[in-house]
Formats: sequence, C-alpha cells, structure tokens
Amino acid sequence: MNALIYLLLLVSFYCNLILAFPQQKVTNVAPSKGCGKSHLLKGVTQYRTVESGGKNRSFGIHLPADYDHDHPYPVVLGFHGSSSIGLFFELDKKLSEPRFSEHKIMVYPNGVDGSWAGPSYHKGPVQEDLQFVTDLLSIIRSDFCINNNRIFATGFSNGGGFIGTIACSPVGGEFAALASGSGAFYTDVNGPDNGCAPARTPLPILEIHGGSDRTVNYTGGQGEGGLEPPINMWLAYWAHRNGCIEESEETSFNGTVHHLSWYCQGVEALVQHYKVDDMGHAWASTEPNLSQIAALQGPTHIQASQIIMEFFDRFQKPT
Ligand SMILES: *[C@@H]1O[C@H](CO)[C@@H](O)[C@H](O)[C@H]1NC(C)=O
Ligand SMILES: *[C@@H]1O[C@H](CO)[C@@H](O)[C@H](O)[C@H]1NC(C)=O
Ligand SMILES: *[C@@H]1O[C@H](CO)[C@@H](O)[C@H](O)[C@H]1NC(C)=O
Ligand SMILES: CC(=O)N[C@H]1CO[C@H](CO)[C@@H](O)[C@@H]1O
Repeated sequence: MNALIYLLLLVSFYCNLILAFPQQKVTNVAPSKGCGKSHLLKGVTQYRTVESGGKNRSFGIHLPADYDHDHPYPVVLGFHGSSSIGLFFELDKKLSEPRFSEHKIMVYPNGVDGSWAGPSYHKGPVQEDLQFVTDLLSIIRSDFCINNNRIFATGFSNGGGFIGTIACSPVGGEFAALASGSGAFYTDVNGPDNGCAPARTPLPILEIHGGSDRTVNYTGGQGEGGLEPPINMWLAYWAHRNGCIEESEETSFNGTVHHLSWYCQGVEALVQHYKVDDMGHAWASTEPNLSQIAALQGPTHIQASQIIMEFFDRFQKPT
C-alpha cells in the first residue's frame, strides 16, 4: 500500500547518492594475459580448481553473457559467510544478475570446510587463505580477459571479515576497492596500527552493517570466533589509515539508515558506511532473500548489492 511512496523514496535516495558522488573517470586499462583466449561458457557459472598451499581450492566464475575475449573486464570476488559455499553467496546476493554485474566478471571462491581464516572456529592459518587469493588472481589473469586495475572484492559475515583481512595484507594492494557486509573483523581488533599493514593507502573501503545484528554485534565484543571490534572503531581505524576526515552523515528512512562518508587524501567518499538500525545479521536487500530468513527478518531499506557495485564503479587502482 505504501509501495509507491517507498519506491519514490528509494529513487530519490539513489539519485542523491549519484549527485553526491559523481563518478570518477575510469581510464587506466591494464589487460591481463588471458585476453584473446576464447571461452564457451558465458552467462553461466563454471567451476574451477587451483592448487594453493598444497590444497586443491575451488571457485565459481561467471562471465558476462556477451563476454568478449578482447575486452578487459573488471572482476569482483565474492566471499561467502561461514558454513557456506560460493554458490549460496552467489544465489543469495544475486550478484551474477546482469542488473548488478552485466559488464563484470564475478568470482566466488570456496573456503576450506566452509569458512575463511581469522575466527577461532576456522582451522587453517590466515596466510593460507591470503595465498589462495594470490593464486586465484593469478589463474584468473592468465585464463580470462580482465582489467588488472579494476579488481574488487566483497563478502558477507565471515567472508566480510576476510575482506578486512585482505585489506590489511600485501595482496590487498591488488584491489581497487573493497566492500564488506556484516563483517566479523577478527583479525583487526588491535587498533589502527597493530597487525594491519595495508599495501597501499588510501584504500577505498565500504561496510554495511545491521544495528540489530546479534551474530556480529554492531558494538563488537565476543563473537562466535573470537573478539570483534565495534564497527565504529573499525571504521575509525580505516579513516586513520587512509588519512580521512569525516565528511557527512546522512540519515534516511525515518532515521533508520545512517550513511557515513569520509574524505580521504583528496578523494570524497573513499570510506563509506551504512548502518541499518533495524537490520539483523543479513545482507541488506529490498527483496526477500535467504540470509534474511536465516536472520528471522524480511527485506530492508537498502540494496547492498547495488550500493557495492556502484561504489566499485568509481574506483581503479592508481598506476
Ligand atoms: C588436486 O587434484 C588433482 C586432480 O584431481 C590431483 O591429481 C592432485 O593430487 C590434487 N592435489 C592435492 C594437493 O590434493
Ligand atoms: C550481542 O549483544 C547482545 C545484546 O547486547 C548480547 O546479548 C549477545 O550476547 C551479543 N552477542 C555476541 C555474539 O557477542
Ligand atoms: C516513516 O514513519 C511514518 C510514521 O510512523 C510512516 O507512516 C512512514 O511510512 C515511514 N516511512 C518510511 C520510509 O519508513
Ligand atoms: C525468500 C527467498 O528465498 N527469496 C529469494 C532469495 O534469493 C534466491 C536467489 O535469488 C531466490 O531464489 C529466492 O526466491
């Protein structure tokens, strides 16, 4: 019944976003070795393995339906949450749908035993998963036509926390921007300067989190896999590392969605955060999806998959 009002609000919300953060011109194209190689499977997800750290690791890769082997595409890695696999992340977040990734290559890596290193419940060392990211990028570069300056990663929950681990590690330097949903940042609890060595700053980073999250509490504390930083602390760490000043806080949807934005070394909105007060441990979506059902809630006000892709569209790796 309020659908029209809701739609209008949504449209005006996104228009504001677009006006507030005009797209930066993306110009630097660095084609990978895989350009020129033909592929039969387009527009569907295919599965591959890569040997890394003495293990056979697997991932799904989804090429655009009209994949042109001479066109260097941006790539987005999507890291699933704990007790999950890449396929579930792909279906639930809908990131392979053309409305979100028509002109991008999507990659869905699988964790060892359903999770990513960092939390105490994961058995392998952090270095093993970081090496997997390095090896994964290497195989994607050699087999597919990608733009090396436009590699991105996102993830949910444990996978969102792993985004933070990547950001603090040497392999983070391969990425143009990173985004996390409901991140459990087990490896980044010791303040801005301890245990985190970003390969490059400023590093564009975005986080979306439910204010009512009871699995990865907004206020931090003891989580399922160890101590987690309060989300506002984690954001302050990144504002510090990136040399930012807070530029704005905009509230929408009757005060339930808070959009924070930081100006960092000449770039506006390089660090961003959305807090959705009435959202639990879920991937923010205006449509029903599985992670919401698991969190015993329905759709929320904003669409993380769209916000994240629009964030990525603004950035390329400096050369
Ligand atoms: C990985 O898989 C290949 C092919 O099935 C097999 O030959 C190899 O031994 C496996 N490697 C490991 C480390 O399990
Ligand atoms: C999250 O916070 C709630 C309420 O403050 C508390 O009851 C719960 O134990 C916390 N959960 C975790 C995993 O820290
Ligand atoms: C804001 O609150 C009013 C009054 O409770 C309600 O009628 C309206 O639908 C709400 N709008 C949104 C966008 O949630
Ligand atoms: C209720 C529900 O699960 N809705 C959708 C969540 O996302 C998947 C994948 O797109 C859909 O198949 C479900 O219908």
